[in-house]
Amino acid sequence: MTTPSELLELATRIAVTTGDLIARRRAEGVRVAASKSSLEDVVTDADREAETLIRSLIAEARPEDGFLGEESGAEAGTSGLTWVVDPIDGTVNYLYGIRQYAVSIAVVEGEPEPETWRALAGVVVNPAADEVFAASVGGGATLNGLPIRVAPPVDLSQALVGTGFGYLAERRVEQAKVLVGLVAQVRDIRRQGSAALDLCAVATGRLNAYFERGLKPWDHAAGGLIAAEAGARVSGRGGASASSEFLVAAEPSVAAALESVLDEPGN
Ligand code: LIP
Repeated sequence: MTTPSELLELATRIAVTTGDLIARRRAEGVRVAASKSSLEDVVTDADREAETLIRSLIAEARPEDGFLGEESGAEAGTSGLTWVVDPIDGTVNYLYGIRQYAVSIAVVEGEPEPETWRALAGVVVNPAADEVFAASVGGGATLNGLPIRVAPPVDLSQALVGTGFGYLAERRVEQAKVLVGLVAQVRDIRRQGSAALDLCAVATGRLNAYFERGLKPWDHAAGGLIAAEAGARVSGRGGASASSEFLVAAEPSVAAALESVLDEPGN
């Protein structure tokens, strides 16, 4: 039976190789290949090329595992393990040349559903920053091989809080209304454009908290494990599993304080 740390070692090799590829493609120039849920929700040639490379490397090493990727969908395996992949998280940042994008690869046990899966290994690589965030279940979290931990507890009024918005304008309006009620109750808000890197920012203490509604499994599969292994509470509402409905990640007391504000009517 392959251990979580062995899975992490393979996932890291694949993610770093893919990070090198997308950095080269970025330097060569990026082209939009198509749009998905809206004109703002784009996929680039590099997204597709990166996911194809990741799938081939996984299939070569572990042909019996399942796959769930943002661009090419799902394929069941026979091993009970599934690789959950976002080849470029922060695609719009990548398109504009904003250096906040990442390859996100996780290995989960059980059905590839955030509500029920057990994440075993996760790696998030930002090639523009030469940063490799990694974690295996029970093995702690690292940045470039060095241990990372969430920031110490703070009062919510002093918390730097990350969030994100969906690709549909009407959803963004509702999400912005939540911020109107929140912005005066925290230190400040950051919208950095990559859920995977926002979760890694919580893991390293660069953010005190992160929350978002509407995330896809591949957005948070790896970063969620990294943040949890760094000491964050990563959950949905009321301690349920994180899901597309809601995700919060923070040091536990900050997560509870943030969630209680977000639970107020109108949020
Ligand atoms: C992005 C997420 C981000 C969210 C964006 C988008 P993508 O993923 O990482 O947090 O706010 O709307 O979903 O589309 O760049 O892979």
